[in-house]
Amino acid sequence: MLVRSLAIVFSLLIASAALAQTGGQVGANVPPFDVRKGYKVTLAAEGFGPARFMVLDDKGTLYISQPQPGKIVALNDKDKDGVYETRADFLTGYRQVHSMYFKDGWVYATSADDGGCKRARDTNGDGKADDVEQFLPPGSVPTRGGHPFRGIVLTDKHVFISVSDPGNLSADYPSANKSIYRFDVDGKNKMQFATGLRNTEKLALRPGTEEIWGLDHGSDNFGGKYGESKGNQPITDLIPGEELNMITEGAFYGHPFLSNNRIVRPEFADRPDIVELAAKTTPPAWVFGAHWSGLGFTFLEKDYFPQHKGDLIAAFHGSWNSTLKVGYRIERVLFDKETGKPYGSQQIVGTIGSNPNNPIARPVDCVEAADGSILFSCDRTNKIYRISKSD
Ligand SMILES: [Ca+2]
Ligand SMILES: [Ca+2]
Ligand SMILES: [Ca+2]
Repeated sequence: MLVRSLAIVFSLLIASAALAQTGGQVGANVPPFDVRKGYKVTLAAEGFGPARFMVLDDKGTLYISQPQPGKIVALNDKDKDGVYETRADFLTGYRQVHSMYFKDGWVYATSADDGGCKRARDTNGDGKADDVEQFLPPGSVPTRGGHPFRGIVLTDKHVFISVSDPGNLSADYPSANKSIYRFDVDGKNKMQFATGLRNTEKLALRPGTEEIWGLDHGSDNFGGKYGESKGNQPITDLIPGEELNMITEGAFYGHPFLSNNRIVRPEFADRPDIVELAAKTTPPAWVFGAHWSGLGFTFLEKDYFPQHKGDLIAAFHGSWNSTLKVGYRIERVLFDKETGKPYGSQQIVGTIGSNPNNPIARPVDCVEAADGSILFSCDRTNKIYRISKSD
């Protein structure tokens, strides 16, 4: 079973690598990324401070969260040339602010510190929020731990917030962590909507639907029980895969007991309920390479890139728990237009560079800009890059 599963994961990696190709373009002041043919990467913004998660509002203002010092900056591309040249401190003094969502004029933001959610808006056009509310009170969801960032998404009726595993794998079950919580938009009727997730830092609705999707960042040291140590870990290097999950009410996604398509984690193989847990597990909609460290992603709603509408673009921060450095990339996930399910994925930008021990860039998040181009943030260079069609 394990050998067969390894083979499946390995074949997925081979398929992905075979699709990758160079031939794309890199603009001025952009490092030598490996850009897929048909795409071009240019510099969209720099000099604004740390770059983590992003959200765009309906006017094209780009918001970037900065957990340290606890700030959201607002950037604008007034002349629409793809370079964001104006900036303002939209929200300050919100410690560990991270994931954001835009809806109906408000920027909603969670923080690793307060376990609640604030919302803010700029009513006079100076880029600074002058209307700030505590949308969900502090302590609404568990805080801190090793993976403290909380994804957020809203529908007309509900708000959903993700809570990660505070460690590599915590065995408590049922658990108040490792979940998606749902609240009514008035903050009432809190419920545990889905469970068994390790670290889903961003949530998004698939365009035209109320389907909630999340990219789950898998655990480390899978082969530890068999004596693997870093530098020689044929099991851990390939398992567990990073998961793209469609989040549905009541679903259990396996963590920490199973990963990928119901691969049992060795630490839990002897649990008397392991078969029951496997049966209960909803497998991921798509699996990426192990340790790629999936963080942010966006669906594409516009027609700018041919054939891309409805696809998903994901940012992978890159590995530490892998003998060979992997991840460090922007990946396109192709969605079937009829079924609304993923059927393939391909790298469009590789950011590792020529020295794997010193990657050029570590992508964190990506968003679709107003013109349909893709922006991705990097917290190594603290810059925003823009992916457009090549000339
Ligand atoms: Ca500009
Ligand atoms: Ca203002
Ligand atoms: Ca899973």
